[in-house]
Amino acid sequence: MDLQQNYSTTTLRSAAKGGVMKVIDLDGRVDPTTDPRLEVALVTRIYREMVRARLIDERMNALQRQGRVGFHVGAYGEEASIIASAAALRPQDWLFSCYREIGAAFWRGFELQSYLDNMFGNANDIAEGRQMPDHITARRNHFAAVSSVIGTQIINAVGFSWAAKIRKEDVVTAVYFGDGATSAADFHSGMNFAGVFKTPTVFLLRNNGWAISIPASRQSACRRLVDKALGYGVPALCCDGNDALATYATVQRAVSSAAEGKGPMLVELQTYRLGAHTTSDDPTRYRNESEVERERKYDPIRRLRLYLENLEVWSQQEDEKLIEKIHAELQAAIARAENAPRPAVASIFEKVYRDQPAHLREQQAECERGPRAR
Ligand SMILES: Cc1ncc(C[n+]2csc(CCOP(=O)(O)OP(=O)(O)O)c2C)c(N)n1
Ligand SMILES: [Mg+2]
Repeated sequence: MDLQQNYSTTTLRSAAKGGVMKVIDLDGRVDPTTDPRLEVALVTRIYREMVRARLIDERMNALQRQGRVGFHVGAYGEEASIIASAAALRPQDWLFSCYREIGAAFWRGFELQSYLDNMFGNANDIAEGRQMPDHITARRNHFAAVSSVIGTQIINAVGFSWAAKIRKEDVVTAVYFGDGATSAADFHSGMNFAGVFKTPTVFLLRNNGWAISIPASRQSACRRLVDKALGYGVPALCCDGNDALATYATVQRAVSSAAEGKGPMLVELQTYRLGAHTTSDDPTRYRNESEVERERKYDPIRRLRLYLENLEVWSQQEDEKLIEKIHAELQAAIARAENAPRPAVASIFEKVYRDQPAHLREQQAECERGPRAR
């Protein structure tokens, strides 16, 4: 197989300038040659979820600063790359993520209350407080439990999609990871395996320009991160990840190809992390504020709103109504999560093994006599 040939014909080069698929410009106008002509109802739903993700982020950052939750990972500026890509999957498909793609779980129906129960680590939390905040478990939404160990979800997703292939199930598995993760061993193992076994996997490389304090330019000697796919015989596409329409169209193309049995594809979603890495980070120590200022004009929410306004299907009043509704929903869910009881201390000992070993029984008894039980 001529990989170079394979690569260049499978990028959207012909339709996209510089190999990067784009549809909406900064004023919300579409390029008719690349416009996927999505239904207004779908685009409006994507827009609503993007706004919701941003408001949830703002609120979680505030709760963390108030000492009410321990930690938060935001996706400020990356909402289109996360939500429009999730929107391109079919209901039966599965998603594996890192820690920054909770918006994709919300798209798939993960409830805000379950999210807040995780954020507060209360007794109603599915993992009963065992996970970090933002590390959700949403199996019924076909969204695998979040692990923040960089790259592990890639091999998990490839194994999962290999199983689907063996069982002849019509399921595509998509996996999100960052630019930094492309340097992790698991990325290379996963890509290699997917390439050889032609698994129905869609690799969603969310390139937000930074891996904590390491810029993407220092992450790899590759000219473009999509070039890494070439070495594994995995076709690659690249799109403007701050353009919801381009993201949707590109990811949908990769999902259809995998569903048709053509094997894996990698999509690089070019976006930018406008916020801090997490609430534990201070980017002013390593990143020039002028870079962030420059990137702000590519804000994916603003661009999609302008697009909808140009179509005259969205207005300032609708925006205000939406924001008010999300605030009310958040208010109620936060109050419920914050007032819920904490997980029982006994659960630490009782929910580890099916049959509790003697040493844990002993430790549980000791703990229950001690001050922590109260
Ligand atoms: C195996 C491993 N090494 C290091 C870390 C610490 N760490 C957490 S996030 C991160 C950067 C990841 O960057 P990227 O993959 O670009 O994702 P982003 O955070 O930008 O979304 C690192 C090094 C980790 N979680 N796991
Ligand atoms: Mg990154």
